[in-house]
Amino acid sequence: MGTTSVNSSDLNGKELSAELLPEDQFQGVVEEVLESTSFIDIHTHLFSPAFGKIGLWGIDELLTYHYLEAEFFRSSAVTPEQYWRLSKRERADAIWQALFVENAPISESTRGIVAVLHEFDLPTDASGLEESRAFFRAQPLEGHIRRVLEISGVSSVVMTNDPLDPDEEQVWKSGGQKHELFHAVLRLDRILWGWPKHWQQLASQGYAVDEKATGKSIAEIRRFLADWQKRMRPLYMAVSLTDEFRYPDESVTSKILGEAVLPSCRELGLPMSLMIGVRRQVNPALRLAGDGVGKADLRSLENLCRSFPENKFLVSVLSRENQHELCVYARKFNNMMPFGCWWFLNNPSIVEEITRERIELLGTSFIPQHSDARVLEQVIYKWRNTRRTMAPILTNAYKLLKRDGRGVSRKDMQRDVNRLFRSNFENFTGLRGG
Ligand code: FIX
Ligand code: ZN
Repeated sequence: MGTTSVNSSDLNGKELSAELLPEDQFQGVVEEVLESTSFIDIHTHLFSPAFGKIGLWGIDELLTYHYLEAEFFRSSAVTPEQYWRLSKRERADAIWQALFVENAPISESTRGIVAVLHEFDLPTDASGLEESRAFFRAQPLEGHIRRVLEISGVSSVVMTNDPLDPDEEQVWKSGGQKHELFHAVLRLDRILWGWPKHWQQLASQGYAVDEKATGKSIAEIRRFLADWQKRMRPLYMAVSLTDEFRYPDESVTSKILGEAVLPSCRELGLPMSLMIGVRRQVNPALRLAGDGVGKADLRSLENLCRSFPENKFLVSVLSRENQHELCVYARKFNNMMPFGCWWFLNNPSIVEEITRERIELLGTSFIPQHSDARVLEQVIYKWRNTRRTMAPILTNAYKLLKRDGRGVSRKDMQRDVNRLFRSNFENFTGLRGG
C-alpha cells in the first residue's frame, strides 16, 4: 500500500498554502477542504442509466428504502403481508404518513429524506407527495445524476454488479456500460455462499462446474471470472459474508474463495472486498429490511491476510464490536484496507466513534466511509452527514498535533482529505482520475 506523493495542490491544481494556520482557523479550513474535495463513493447499489429500471431514484424509491421500511413496521399497525400487497406508490404514502406526518422524522434515515426534499426546495412537511412526485418525474435522468453527484461532492460511484443477476447479465452481454461516473465491481455472493443454488447458472453458460465444485470446477470458475473481468472491467471483486464466516473450513465457500477467487484476483490485479457480519433474513417477512448483524470471528480475516500476502483485501465489518479488532489487524497486514461504516453503523454517533479510533490507530491509512446508496438521491444526505461528522474529528486531531508541537497548514489538511476519500482507494485499486 504505497502512499501517494505529497499533493500540494487541490484537485483543481490550485497551489495550496503551506503556511501554518492559527488553531482557531482549523475548523473553518477543515470544513472548506472537506466541502471542496470531491470524494469517490467506493461502494453503492446505484446503477448507470444503461441498466434501466434497476437503477433506483425519486421520492417513491427514497421512501420505500429498506432502512425506512424497518422503521415503518415499528410505527404502523400495517403488517408486512398487508404492506407487500400495496403498490410502490401506496407503500411510499404509508411510510410518509407514519414516519413524517404522524411522527417527527428525527432518525438518520428519515432526516435524510427531509434533507433531499429541502435540497430541491420541495415541501418537507406536506400531507402528501404530489409536488415531489411531479418534480422527480420531470427530471431527465442523465442530467439529474450529474446534478445529484455535484451536490453530494462525489466525483464517481462504484456500483455492485452481480454477473448472475438476469437483468444485469443482459446489459453486460449486450455491450455493458461505459459511463465515466460509474465504476463496476464483480459481486460474487451467488457464487461464494450461494453456490448450491446457483452453480447450474454457470453450467448453463457452458462452464463445466458441479455442485461440490470438484474436478474442473475451480478452473472453470476462474475462466468465468476472467470472462467477466474482460466484460465488466471491475475495480475489485466483492462478497458479503455472515457473522458465521470461517476461513479455512470444509465449506464450498472456503474452497472457491481460496482456490479460485483469490488466485484470479492476484492474476487480474484486483483487490477482494470482504463485507463481514450480516445475519441474513433474521426476519424474512421484512424482505431486504429483514437482515441483522452479528459479531464475527475475525480470525478468518487474519488467516486470509496471512495466507494470501499477495492479495489485497478491502474490508468492512458490520458489527460495532468488531471495529477495534479490524483496526488492529490493519496494523498487522498492509494488504488489508479497512473501509466504511457499513449499514447499521452508518449513524453519526457511531461513525464518530469508529473514525476517531481509526485515526488514532491508523492515521490516514484507511477509507472512512462509503454511502451504500440504493437510491440515487441518498448520496446527498449520506455524504453531507459524513462531512459534518468528519470536520470536528479532523479538527481535533490537528489541534492535538499542534499542541504536541507541530503546526498544520491547509496543504496538510488537503493532502490528508485527498488520501482518506480518494487516493487510498485509487492506489489500492489502480483507479486513476476516479
Ligand atoms: O451486502 C451489501 O452490500 C449490503 O450493503 C446490502 O445488502 C444492504 O442491503 C444495504 O443496503 C446496506 O446498506
Ligand atoms: Zn452494500
